[in-house]
Amino acid sequence: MTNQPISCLNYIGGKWQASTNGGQIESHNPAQWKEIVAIATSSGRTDVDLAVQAAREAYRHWRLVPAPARAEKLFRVGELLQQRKEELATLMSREMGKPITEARGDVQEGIDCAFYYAGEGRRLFGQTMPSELSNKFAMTVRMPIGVCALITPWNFPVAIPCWKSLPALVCGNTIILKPAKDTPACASILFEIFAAAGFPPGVVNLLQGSGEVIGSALAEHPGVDLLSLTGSSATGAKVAEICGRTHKRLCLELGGKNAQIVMEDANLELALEGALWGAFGTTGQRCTATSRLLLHSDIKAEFTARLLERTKQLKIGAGIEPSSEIGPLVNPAQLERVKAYIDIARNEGAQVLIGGESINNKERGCFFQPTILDGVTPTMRVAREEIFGPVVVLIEVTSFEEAIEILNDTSYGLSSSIYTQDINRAFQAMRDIEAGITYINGPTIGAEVHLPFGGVKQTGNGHREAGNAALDVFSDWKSVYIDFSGKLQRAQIDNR
Ligand code: UN1
Repeated sequence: MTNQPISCLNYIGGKWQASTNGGQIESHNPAQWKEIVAIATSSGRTDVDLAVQAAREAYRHWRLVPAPARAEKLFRVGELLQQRKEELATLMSREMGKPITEARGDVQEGIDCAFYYAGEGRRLFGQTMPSELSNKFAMTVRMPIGVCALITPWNFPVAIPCWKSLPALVCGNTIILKPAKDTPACASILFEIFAAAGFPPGVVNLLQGSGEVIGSALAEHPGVDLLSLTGSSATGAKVAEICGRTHKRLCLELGGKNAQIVMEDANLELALEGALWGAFGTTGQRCTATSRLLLHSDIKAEFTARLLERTKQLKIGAGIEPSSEIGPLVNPAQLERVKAYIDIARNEGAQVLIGGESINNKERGCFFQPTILDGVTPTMRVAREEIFGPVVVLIEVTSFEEAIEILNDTSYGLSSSIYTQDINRAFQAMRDIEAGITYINGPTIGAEVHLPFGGVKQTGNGHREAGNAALDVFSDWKSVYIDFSGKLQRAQIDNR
């Protein structure tokens, strides 16, 4: 394969264009760092102004396009994503490292979103309700919000941009996407698809570059009405502070410290499969990744032995190789971060049962061994902080109650899981676990697009993405009263 770097431009007002300052950022193949996958233009504040201007202008007519007609463009996005699925998945594997089967899943999540929200174009239901007065009609309708700035991470370079963009668009908003600087090429292809789907100029805009500059410029900009961010808790806090000052709608999807409980009555083989997939899938680089295994004392020894055996057999390699089960971490900084956590774990007294080392190869790939830490107590940093790598900690529990207590003892609350055959415990867990997502007898990863996605506590700010819930982020309710009595009727007064 000849791998010429892909040139990635901004897409503003229906035109591909370089940033006004001429800056550039490279994206690399994390499996062989010397390979440059793309060279992206690096935007500054002037480009943010241009994108906001284009999006504001386009909003004036896009909000008036009937929702079923808006939805037809989304449907076309779904079809084009299907046509280019393999090409996008291959590029994604090269650009951020995930195994090709997972990359196909990422694109599929985008396709699912496109068709789901295309269907919404003929729903976007409001409600009618009776008025307390005679000859008066009452109903609710959804209104778009305006210009939405969407800041997305590198770990799901197609799925997350789709699950933010598409509900925003079907509701009648215009968008500015700021993709992660590690995955500009995936975003560029997605925008080729948006362009081909026929959105009018300015409805969809793409700003490539670094989040530090563009993120705060978008949060500060008076022409942006809503900001939706998936990223780290630190970035979330920074953006929230600016959006607070500028009175912007804000939807945050931040970190997780997700746990899987394995009770003594669990189907151990199933729990094992779940743990391996939840902890090491996408090299642990999912907000939903399993980073704590809470193991009942009766099964801990056997479960741990089997887990080690299976972890040893995992095939590590470039995502593009069909045999690879674990790809590299996304970049050298992430590799350093994960390494540092292993040192922290050792200093705190945890034992590395397997892994714990980066894998040095001559291609300078960012590979790190799948790692299992034992002897971990709930107060250790590795049991509390999001690592975002293939590292899982084992914590022993002696009862269901203790398991739930430890699972909930975290500042995050995204995903969670329990393996048990006991229906009563399953239902108690469903009720008592503090998280936005709970799986019974399934791993912590694998959310589907038609259900709400998001978390409690510091994982977010009370919003949910995906499913019907995303419509509540990207639209405002209006209550409408129609009085056909021909006279003034005073609520709470004239009917008493
Ligand atoms: C994320 O890691 O931010 O549930 C998203 C899952 C995927 C989405 C993860 N469908 O693991």
